[in-house]
Amino acid sequence: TAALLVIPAAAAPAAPIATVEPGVQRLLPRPVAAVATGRAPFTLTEDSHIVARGGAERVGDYLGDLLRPATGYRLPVTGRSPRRGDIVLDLGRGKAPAGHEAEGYRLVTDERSATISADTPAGLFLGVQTFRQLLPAWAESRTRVSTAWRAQAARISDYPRFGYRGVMLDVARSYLTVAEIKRYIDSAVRFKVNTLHLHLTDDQAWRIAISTPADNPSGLDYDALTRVGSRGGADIYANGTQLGTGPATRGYYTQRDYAEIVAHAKARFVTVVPEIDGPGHTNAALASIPKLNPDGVVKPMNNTADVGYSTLDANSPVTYEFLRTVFRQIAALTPGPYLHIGGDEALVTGHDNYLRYLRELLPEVAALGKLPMGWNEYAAVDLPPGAVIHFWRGSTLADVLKQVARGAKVVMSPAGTTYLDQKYDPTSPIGLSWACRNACDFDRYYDWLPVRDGLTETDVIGVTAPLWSETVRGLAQAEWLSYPRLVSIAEVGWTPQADRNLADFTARLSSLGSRLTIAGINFRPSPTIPWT
Ligand code: TNX
Repeated sequence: TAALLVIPAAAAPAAPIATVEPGVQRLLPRPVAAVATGRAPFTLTEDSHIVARGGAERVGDYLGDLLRPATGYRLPVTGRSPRRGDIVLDLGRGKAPAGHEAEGYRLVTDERSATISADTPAGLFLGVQTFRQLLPAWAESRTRVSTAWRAQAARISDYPRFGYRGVMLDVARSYLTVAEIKRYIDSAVRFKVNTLHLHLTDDQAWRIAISTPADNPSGLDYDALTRVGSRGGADIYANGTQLGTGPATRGYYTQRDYAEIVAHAKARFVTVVPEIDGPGHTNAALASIPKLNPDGVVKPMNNTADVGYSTLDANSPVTYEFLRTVFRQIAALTPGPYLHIGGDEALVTGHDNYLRYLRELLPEVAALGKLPMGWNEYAAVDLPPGAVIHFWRGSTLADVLKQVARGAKVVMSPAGTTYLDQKYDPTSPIGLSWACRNACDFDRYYDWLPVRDGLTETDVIGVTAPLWSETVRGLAQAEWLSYPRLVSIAEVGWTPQADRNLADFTARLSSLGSRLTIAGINFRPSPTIPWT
């Protein structure tokens, strides 16, 4: 039977909603350079246009759509010369801060106009997220609000510390609908997250449809991955009692669904990194396709939260035939550079078999024109330059440093300070607590160094906050575990280390409550913050 835990919506803020004036002192993440100029503020009116220059129309349309529900304004995207009250999106060479062309932007607001300039559409888009936060929190309303749409007069010059600023959704343990994933993306981009890692397969379930190829020497039934393998998900427990699995744990993405997620992400300058985990974490595949098992017999589906009991057979050619088919189709759905091959917790594979698995798989990834990404255990083999080691715990540090010296890069997800699936404290009704105990709020997830352990600033390409989902059901719960902690990780990824300060961050975070509430994003109002 399905017994779902219901997380209450965010508590009403202690102070009346949206009374706090937004401004450069409140931006999340903190920009590199931002000053209030003291001029008269910018005011958006029903006569304002979005002036798009240099090919900025697509970002212009996005901004118009963003502002329409709350303002009710039409805000046409045009090429007219700017008039008072227009928003100007200025795309062109040399517009971003020098050396930061990929994602840097400038934003100037005053009584005449709001001008966002950048070298790339991605930079403009990031500037738009900043501009949004200068408007009253009511701008996030999904129904019309009558208020003055003023933005403080300011000059901002901004760019990211890291190019990879990620969040990971574990849709294997608990399914999220396409609509839920899109909404999750829409929320995360407010904080300049630019990468969505999707953990698509695990012991409990396989979530992505793979079509049977014409070239199928072993006659594998790929349809079984969804017909059988998608009909699982992690059982849910409360205080040691199994409450059930629940309908939210069943489901899969057709390739068309998946392409829709990728397109939605791409339109928001978010790169999707798909993960097909192996050789461990593969029970759902072994339960679907008999020939993946040495004895030719399918395993039973298993919805427990156990880890480390399953493995693909590293010595069987069928394994690699299967992986070639799967990765070829996943690569065709992936415009981004990375294919995540998992590689974690292969506890029953045996070390030699583990190495063999990776040595067979990595050339396949290269042949598809992609760079591999894997959990840090996979640093046990020599990796190609540009391969990414996804660091979650320190057990293989020597291997990691050796591969980094050969040209591998690192994305940091140290479990104790980035795992969104950990309880905030022992009173959290959902979440695990193996990686972080007792005090696991925004402050702990903020106050850590992503570059350390002998790594340099250029070895590390970014950070990711993984939301493992054994205990999570549906978007509201995903949001509750994510906010505010994902904002901490987003600032770790964006803001220069020297400008990061917990007290300053906490002060800026306090005015986010009303913004999230108005936007309809669930969050946990941390008891230590005077939410306004
Ligand atoms: C460890 S982190 C795992 C996942 C679990 C998670 C739960 C990692 C690479 N593996 O399989 O879901 O802990 O917190």
